[in-house]
Amino acid sequence: MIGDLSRMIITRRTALTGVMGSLLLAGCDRLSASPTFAKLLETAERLNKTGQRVVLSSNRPLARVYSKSDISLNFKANGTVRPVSPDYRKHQEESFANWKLEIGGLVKNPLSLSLEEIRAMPSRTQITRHDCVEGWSAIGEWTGVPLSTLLERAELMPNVRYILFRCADDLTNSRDGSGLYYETIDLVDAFHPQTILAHQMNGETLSVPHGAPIRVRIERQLGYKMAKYIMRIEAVEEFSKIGLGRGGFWEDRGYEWYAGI
Ligand SMILES: Nc1nc2c(c(=O)[nH]1)N[C@H]1C(S)=C(S)[C@@H](COP(=O)(O)O)O[C@H]1N2
Ligand SMILES: [Mo]
Repeated sequence: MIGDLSRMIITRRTALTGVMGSLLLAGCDRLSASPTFAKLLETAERLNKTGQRVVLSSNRPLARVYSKSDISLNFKANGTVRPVSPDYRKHQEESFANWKLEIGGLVKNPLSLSLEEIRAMPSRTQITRHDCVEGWSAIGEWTGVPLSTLLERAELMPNVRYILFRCADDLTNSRDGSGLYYETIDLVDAFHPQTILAHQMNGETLSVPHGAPIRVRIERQLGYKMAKYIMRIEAVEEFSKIGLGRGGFWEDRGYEWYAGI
């Protein structure tokens, strides 16, 4: 079984390398970081009646954390750095005082939370390295509410398989594509202890270039999974009818859905 597993992982790694370059290989050296292993966990989770417990106790290793002195002086802002939609601009002018984070979809208890309410919730702070598929990295300190806290409050229905982030920015103007930025992650990543909805970076209120008012940190994934300008979170069973159907803005344009490192 272990032999089969490592063979599958090696095959998968080889396949990924072609698509994403050496970045993935550099970091993908642990069993549990491998896409195959995550898929197995997911399957086990679906087969198991106490699925949530498997996700919660899956003990997925933490991403490496750094110290204050490692924080990059210059953390590049990438992709959208200033959403232009009238709705977003209005929220920005009001310092997001009237902005609400909606959490809905397949949940028993939909939530609508103000930034003030989110800031008042117990938070977690971590210093981690961000790796962009374009080949740059930067270390920053992030503070935010664990996504698991909010998902537990919202109470996922049993058929939920992915968490969807809908963002405020439309890359139509700057890129080839059409449509709003969005991303999906599986429940293993959603309930990972380092997955947080960050509202602070390096000890300060999250700036617009880095995703104000809220951006997600998923520390074992590449940068493009970490949606900025989050307006709405949905629990979904599948993503084939969202966007172009591949689970995210960049996935719709050819990137791998599983960008684990
Ligand atoms: N809404 C939104 N989220 C996004 C992007 C974007 O363009 N729009 N770019 C992604 C990419 S490719 C990266 S590397 C990171 C960049 O985050 P940063 O601007 O804080 O460096 O955000 C990701 N999340
Ligand atoms: Mo990126």
